[in-house]
Amino acid sequence: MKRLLITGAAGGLGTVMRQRLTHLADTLRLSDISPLGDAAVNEELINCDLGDKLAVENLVAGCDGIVHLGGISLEDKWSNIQAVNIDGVFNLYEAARKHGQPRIIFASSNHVIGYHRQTDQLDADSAFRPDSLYGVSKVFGEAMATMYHDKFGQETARVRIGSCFPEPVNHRMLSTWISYDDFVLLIERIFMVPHLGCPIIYGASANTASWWDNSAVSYLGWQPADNAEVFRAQIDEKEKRPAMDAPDVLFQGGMFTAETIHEE
Ligand code: NAI
Ligand code: 15L
Repeated sequence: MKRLLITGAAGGLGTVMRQRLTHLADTLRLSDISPLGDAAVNEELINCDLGDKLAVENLVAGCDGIVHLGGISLEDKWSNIQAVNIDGVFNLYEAARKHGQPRIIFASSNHVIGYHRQTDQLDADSAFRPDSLYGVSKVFGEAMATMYHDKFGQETARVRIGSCFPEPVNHRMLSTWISYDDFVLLIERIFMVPHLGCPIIYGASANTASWWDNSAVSYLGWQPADNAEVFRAQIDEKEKRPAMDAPDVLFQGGMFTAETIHEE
């Protein structure tokens, strides 16, 4: 494609994807509210608050694909979440509608289903059980994506990312981890398939301890190659196993289920 927009490009995942997605487009348009450093030759840097509707329209204009990583990525007070993960998502979808409907990857989260037990096996039809205001905002984002798909044909991959970090660091992540390599492979497939639709995809590597079934999206041809299991011995050594009734052991969303509501 000619121009790929990555929002949240100054964040943890965005910084990695900035390096790893250069082959997908002639130009990467990188955006964040935080500083983005210096532009490489194939990069356009645009500081933009996702809550600013007009700025988001200008941001999306001329883009052929969007990896939407920008937003509040942890539990927070509602006003912060609302400004970015609610209003910001609406701004993004309106901008896409007005500018050629570029395919969108929406960075949803495992926290939309965080109150499911770790003994449950889930698939794309499993019920929402958000574990936080943050999780609720990602449910909203997924719903926004389906509405724009049903009404206008806007295609979105709703990727419920597990834990995308260099390596799993606790026992829960033996189930939720997705390697950077597997995330890149997924993004490649999402932009390559001729017909995407608006699927739910569990963003996890091929973990032996997985709780999630991606068979509904086999048409993507995504075959994650990594498996958190290779880190089990190292995690056993480093992390004392939490008590059997600890949130990190009971619920898929782990410690997010133990978060209280953040007061304004
Ligand atoms: P992060 O917090 O490191 O990055 C988010 C970026 O969004 C930050 O650079 C921040 O400055 C930017 N941002 C915040 N408010 C903004 C605003 N008003 N306007 C424009 N930009 C704004 O999060 P991370 O880990 O890189 O995650 C990226 C996305 O993936 C997030 O949407 C997160 O919810 C989602 N996700 C990440 C997971 C992971 O394991 N890293 C797991 C599940 C979901
Ligand atoms: C998320 O949604 C967060 O953005 C990320 O920082 C991790 O906490 C991840 O979930 C997780 O559940 O490990």
